[in-house]
This record gives sequence, structure tokens and C-alpha cells, in this order.
Amino acid sequence: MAVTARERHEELGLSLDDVRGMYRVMLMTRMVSERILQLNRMGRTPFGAGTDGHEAAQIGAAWNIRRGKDWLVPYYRDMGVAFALGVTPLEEFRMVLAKATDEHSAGRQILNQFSKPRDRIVTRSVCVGTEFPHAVGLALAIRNRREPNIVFAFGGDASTSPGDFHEAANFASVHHLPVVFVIENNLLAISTRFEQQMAVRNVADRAAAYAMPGFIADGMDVLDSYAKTKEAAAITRGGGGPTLVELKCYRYQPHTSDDDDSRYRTKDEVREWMAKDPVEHARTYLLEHGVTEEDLTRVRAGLDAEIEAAITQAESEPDPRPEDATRHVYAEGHPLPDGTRA
Ligand SMILES: Cc1ncc(C[n+]2csc(CCOP(=O)(O)OP(=O)(O)O)c2C)c(N)n1
Repeated sequence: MAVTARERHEELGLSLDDVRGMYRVMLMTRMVSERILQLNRMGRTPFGAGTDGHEAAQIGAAWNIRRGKDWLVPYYRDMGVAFALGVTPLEEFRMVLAKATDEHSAGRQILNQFSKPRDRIVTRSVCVGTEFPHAVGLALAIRNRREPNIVFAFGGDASTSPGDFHEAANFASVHHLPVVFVIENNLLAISTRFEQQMAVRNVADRAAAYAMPGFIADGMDVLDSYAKTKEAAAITRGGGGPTLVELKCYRYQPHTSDDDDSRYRTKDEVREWMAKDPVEHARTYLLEHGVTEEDLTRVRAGLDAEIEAAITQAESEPDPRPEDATRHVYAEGHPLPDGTRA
């Protein structure tokens, strides 16, 4: 009997159904991201920060996170990571529209500051890099509690420039903590290009300074992003201490809905990266492996219906009440000097 070479996904321990599942979340992320920008241009949402171009990096890496067991500290561009862990378009639109029903911050934070205790998704501030000391503190806590889980801390390339990252990486490596740093390198920090913000050629080169293994993945390819993050996570899960994965990708939309990207990049550069569209790339892989066009059309139609229903539902829900402005900001119920309670 002829021995056939195993397919890439099989080599990684994934079924074709797993890859189809990854593709569904990638497409969901793309469609929601585009819809947020459209609604912004129509004056129906205040602000957006597109995920387009980061889907393979985010979903490939996130497929290694064990939901409800491992801890996730995402950054503001990580809608795809959150979707991979079960956050829904309805939750997203409640957040985007700052509705009272938003379970992540009850309409307090700007979009994508995910917070979901039951799934161990931990919120961070929008200040770039501040997530890393929090993530490392978490890693110390779970190590002290002898939890068999690990922490995934996400950030952009520029989040590895402030001191927060270096202090966190140093502490994690000295104390051998169970944390994987996952860095989405889209070559830009708003308008500041990669070469202007660090002298090393790769973010992964920084790992050596902290005696951590550093991996580089093609962040436009979901299977490579999955594979490299899997290797890093295996070391960290096995007690090998912190690791770092750099996912090389590109952001297609402006930095946010308030940014004019024509001032710092050419249309040609964007077009060049568009030719490597991670969602299209995953779609082609599925078609080459026997998934039909009809099946993928059904996936898109199902997502379309879910997303439109989510927008209608979220828009119909109440805004936060002015009298609740300080709720979820200050502790409630603690004793005051006059004997009453806050
Ligand atoms: C401490 C701090 N400095 C500056 C900013 C303003 N700021 C917001 S996003 C951003 C760029 C971050 O780039 P990167 O980490 O590469 O992530 P990307 O947005 O490209 O995904 C900057 C400088 C901030 N939020 N926090």
C-alpha cells in the first residue's frame, strides 16, 4: 500500500474540521471588523480598531489556549483571539456601542478591552505594554498555587519597547514563570515603522536577552502561527519557563477609525500585503483539501445572519444610565468614616 505524505494540519495534530473551525473564526473576525468600520463611517459607532490582516496570527496562536484553564491577557487588537475563546459578535457589538449590557466593562472601556472572569480573560489598560507585568504577576500566582495552566500575554511589536515589557520578561525568566509572550508584529506602531522603534531585526531576537526561547511565525498563515505557538507553549507547559512567539503580520485598516494612514504608508505597500490575505489563504487551503465552495458559502451566510442580528439586538439595548457612572469604578459597600456604606 502506498504511504501518502501527511498533510500539514495532520502533522500538527489537527483535523480538517479543526482548520474549518479556525477559518470560521477568522472570517467572523474579518466580517465584524469591517462592519465596525462601516458603522463608524455611518455615524453609528464612535470608534473602531480594525483586526484585518491579523486573523491568522491571532486565531492560530489562540487555538493553543485551553479555554477556562489557561489565562489570557489580550491587547486591544485581539478581537480574533477573543472570538477563538468564545466571545460572540453580540458581546462585541455591545462593547462597540458601549451598552449597559456589555458584560466586559458595562460600557466603561473602549472596544476590545476584554474581561471575562469565567473564561480567564483578564482586562488590561489601553496603555501599551502594561499587560505584561500583570500577566507575569498572574503567572507567579498560578505557579505558587501549583495550577497546571499557563498564561498567554499578547501585545503588538511596539508594546515590547516600553520598560514594562523588559521588566516583565526579566522577572519571568529569573523566576522561571509559566507565561508565553505572543507578539503580533504588524511592522507599525500607528505611524512609527518597525525600524524606527527597535534596532533588532526581529522582536523574537529580544528573547535571548532574557534566556527565553524565541520563535518566529508567518503570521499570515494560520497553521504556521498555530505551530510556532504550540512549540512555545509546549516548553512553557512542560516547566521550561517563559517563551516568546513573534507573529509577522500586517494591519490592513488604519490604526483606528481616527487615523489617516495615507500619511505614513503607500497604497502599493498595502496591496502587496493584501496579496497574502490570511483569510483567503486559509480558504484556499480548505478548498485544496476537499472542503466545497458551497460549504464555505454556507459558513459566510451563517456568519452574516449572526452578525446582522447581533447589531440589531445590541443597538436596541439600553445605554448606561448617568446615575450609574461610578459603578464598577470604585469599590461598593465598604464602610465610610461616618458609619454609612459607599
Ligand atoms: C504607554 C502608551 N504610549 C502610547 C500610546 C499610544 N498608542 C496607542 S496604540 C500605539 C501603537 C502600538 O503599536 P503596537 O504595539 O505595535 O500595536 P498595533 O496597534 O500596531 O497592533 C500607541 C503608540 C499608548 N496607548 N500607551
